[in-house]
Amino acid sequence: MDKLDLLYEGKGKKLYSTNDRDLLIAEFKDDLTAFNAQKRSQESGKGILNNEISTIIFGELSDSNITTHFVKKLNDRDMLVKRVSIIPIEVVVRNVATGSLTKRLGIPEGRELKNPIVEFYYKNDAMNDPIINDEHAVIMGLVDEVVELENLKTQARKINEILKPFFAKVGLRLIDFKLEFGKDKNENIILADEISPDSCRFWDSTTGEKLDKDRFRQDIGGVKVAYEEVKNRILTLQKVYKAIVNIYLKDGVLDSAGKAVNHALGSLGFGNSVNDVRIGRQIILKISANSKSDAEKQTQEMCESLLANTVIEDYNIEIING
Ligand code: AIR
Ligand code: ASP
Repeated sequence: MDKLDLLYEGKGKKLYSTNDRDLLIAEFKDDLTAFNAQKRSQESGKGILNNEISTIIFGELSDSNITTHFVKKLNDRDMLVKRVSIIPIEVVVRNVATGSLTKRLGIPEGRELKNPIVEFYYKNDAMNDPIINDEHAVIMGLVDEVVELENLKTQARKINEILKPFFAKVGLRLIDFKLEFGKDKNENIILADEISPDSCRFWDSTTGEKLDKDRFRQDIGGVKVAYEEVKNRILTLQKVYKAIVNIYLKDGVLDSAGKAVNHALGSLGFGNSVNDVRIGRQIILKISANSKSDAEKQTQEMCESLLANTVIEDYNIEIING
């Protein structure tokens, strides 16, 4: 997949076109910005960490049937994603009061919210991403129909219910986070952007230590160490999966072994019921991966590059918990 023209440069990523019209490459940058880019810095290697963390989270969400723009991680900094048109709404989910919620409404810092809250912000740096309600979103034409806002809220809540226990397993409290959605070529609303310590707040479950971009916003320091800590913790959730790969000759390619067996079965009197025989091979692999979908992607790449001769062979992959 070639990285062609730079289409868009955001605060954390650059987006490039590729030879496939429907796919883009997102390159994760080392830039750190806060307060809508009024505060800027760089943290060498941050982009690499966010690419890796986002890859793991998108895989986890995909296992739980959330459709995302993620296709695969290409290298340290680059992620292949589906082309979407971004809905200019930042969808924020909050489990614990902090940040702008505390500032705006005086809800005490660190108070666990009885129910998660979903908020919409208008994605517009020049206007400081103002908070908006459903009616504003409709009047401003940010969505085509009101039901789309319900769709955003439902998906955001579902993602929260998947990610909260996921991070809890590695001693991280998911305090709040920001999501962005886009419409794919079939007009489906799917999760886009990234999920990383740039877009989420994580507090250590026992010490309360902040392990996210607040370390930069509040000049606490140790930004990269904190992001690395998040990555290392979620990497411990890797599991072993069993990948069962079945490879067989494509329809229309002469399968002489299959033909011989078909013939032999015919002479044994099975000719009325057996119409065709194909003989393939099975390869069983054990793979360490962060999610079922990650294991499937890795196996697919192995098939494409080595295990199958895709000119004449088809294959299918089944992933089970190893
Ligand atoms: N967020 C909002 N705009 C950009 C980002 N990254 C995220 C913050 C935080 C949540 O949304 O990282 O996790 C709520 O932010 P705030 O500032 O509204 O409290
Ligand atoms: N409100 C966000 C922040 O404070 C916006 C940004 O990331 O620039 O970080």
